[in-house]
Amino acid sequence: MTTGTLITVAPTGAESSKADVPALPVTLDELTLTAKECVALGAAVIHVHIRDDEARPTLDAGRLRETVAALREGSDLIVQLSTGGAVTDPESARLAVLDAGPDMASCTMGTVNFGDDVFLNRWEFIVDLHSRMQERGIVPEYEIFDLGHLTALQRLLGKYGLPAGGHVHVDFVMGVPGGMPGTTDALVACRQALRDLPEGTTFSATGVGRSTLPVMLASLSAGGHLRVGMEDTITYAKGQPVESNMQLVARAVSFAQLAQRPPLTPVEARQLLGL
Ligand code: KMH
Ligand code: ZN
Repeated sequence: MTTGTLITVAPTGAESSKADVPALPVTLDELTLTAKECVALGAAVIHVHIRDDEARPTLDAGRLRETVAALREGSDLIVQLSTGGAVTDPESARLAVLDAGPDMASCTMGTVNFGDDVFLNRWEFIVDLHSRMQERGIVPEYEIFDLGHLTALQRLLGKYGLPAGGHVHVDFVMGVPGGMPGTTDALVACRQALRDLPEGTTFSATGVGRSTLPVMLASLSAGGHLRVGMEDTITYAKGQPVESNMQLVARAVSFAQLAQRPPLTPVEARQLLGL
């Protein structure tokens, strides 16, 4: 039975520049303030990419540890670090993200064209990430950019076992140029494919750019959860730049309430995700 809605905020990402998108949270202060305000509105998980002093994407180990500690202070918001990083990040640095000890980390289930770039996720790398998360009790969110990534996940779980906590949660990242489209048809195809994954597998979805709204509505009506934020969406409506991550979370909360699936609290979200 579908209950409330898990809302994840992905506030920063690695692709937009602060110069182009001044509202993007890039400093630790900006990020922690964003986290506090988003959790007050109804977000339960934060998907984190960090930036260096020049606002460039970084996987600096010390900065990641400091970020996890700061986000945990005074809130039970679930901290999910990105192991995807930027397309230029080497595998070793992406694996080392786990050393910062987050509650959750992303694990992308295959290679995908990513605009003009390639987001490389070799099978051996995926196995390494999955196994290290199992050993450390870090709960993965499996990132699905294309339908075949779910087949890869079925293979991964079959060969290497369930993740820490025993619950499987996936996130459909839709509308990336090179990945699956951000359409209701594609979302339904992915949801159907969940039948081949362990019973109780949950999904959230995010639509990049102009697929934001169609994907949000499709996910809510299909029993899924939501990821929103400036990592994926920098235009609120035609000709209207996003003012803040809080604006996107507030919209997601209002849609979830309309669907009579109100936001899960962080405590409820922890129960759902096996944390
Ligand atoms: N920045 C993208 C190349 C993740 O966070 O795990 C990868 C990404 C996925 O954002
Ligand atoms: Zn990300």
